[in-house]
Amino acid sequence: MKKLISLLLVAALCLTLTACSDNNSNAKKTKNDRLVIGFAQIGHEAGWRDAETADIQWYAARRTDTIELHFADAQGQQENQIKAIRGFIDMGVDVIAFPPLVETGWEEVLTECKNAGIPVILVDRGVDDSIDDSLYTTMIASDHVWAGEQAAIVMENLLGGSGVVVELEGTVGASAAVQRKQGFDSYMAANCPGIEIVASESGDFTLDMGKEVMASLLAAYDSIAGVFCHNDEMAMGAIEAIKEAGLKPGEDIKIVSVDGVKGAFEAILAGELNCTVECTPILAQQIFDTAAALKAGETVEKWIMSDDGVYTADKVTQELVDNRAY
Ligand code: GZL
Repeated sequence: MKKLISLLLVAALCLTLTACSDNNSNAKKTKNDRLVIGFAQIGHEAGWRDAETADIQWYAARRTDTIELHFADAQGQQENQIKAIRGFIDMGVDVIAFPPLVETGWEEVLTECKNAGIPVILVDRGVDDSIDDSLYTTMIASDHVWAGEQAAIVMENLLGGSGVVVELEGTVGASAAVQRKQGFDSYMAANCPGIEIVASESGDFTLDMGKEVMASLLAAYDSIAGVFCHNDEMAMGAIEAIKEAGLKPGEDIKIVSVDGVKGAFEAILAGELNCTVECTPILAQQIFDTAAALKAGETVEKWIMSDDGVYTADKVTQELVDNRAY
């Protein structure tokens, strides 16, 4: 009997050890099989940015069996993004993704990513053309030049082809600001001799700075007919400044902006904003699908461009606003 019990105990011990090693090997296999991705976010300058962050974190949180997301918040500082990227390299992640705060200053850290064999996905913003584009694998972003051109076409129609316009630019050196300005200013120069851009200043993509800059421009120029804001956040600030100056936003001064956040649609319904050119922040699925493809050794397009719309008042309904994801 004793011999039988000993045999049973040895058998049970073997089974347990086998199960543990299987579990460990399964755990190792599952962990190795998961896409391990590092995302170095810019910060919280606009509601648009928070919508992008929420989409990415929500998407990954619902797929922890296949995605291991390491998320860093750079608090608006490029050096913090670079530090986070270096941390991801040390971690040995499969892919690194980030929106470059500004177009320049990335060569060194992107070279470190390349030397580590870690593909890089640029998200929603790009880097300067002078940077060797072999240092990143792809960019997932809207066409910011197109957005500026669309804003100019709408402004031209709103003003009937003539009037004084001011421009509230985004973060100095950010590709979204540089390219929206390029699109808007180039279209105006080529097609609207009657429209004069008398001032163009950075509001850093934030509501407070947008309000401050708009207030200063209203004090400096008494005949502003239109304002182009590089994002909806600054447009909300401009609306406040225009009201505080005793004028009617959307009527006395036409306002065109970019992003397509819910607040902008609500302002259009209220008649205080005339147009928002969409720049979707809902990029998580494209980011993670692209990262998984890169981990699997597949090749991808150099620029995965978002499909965005132009929302003038005639296209905005309460139903559309209610159904907006962000
Ligand atoms: C655009 C993105 C911009 C948004 C702003 O892709 O980089 O950054 O337009 C945000 O709202 O600050």
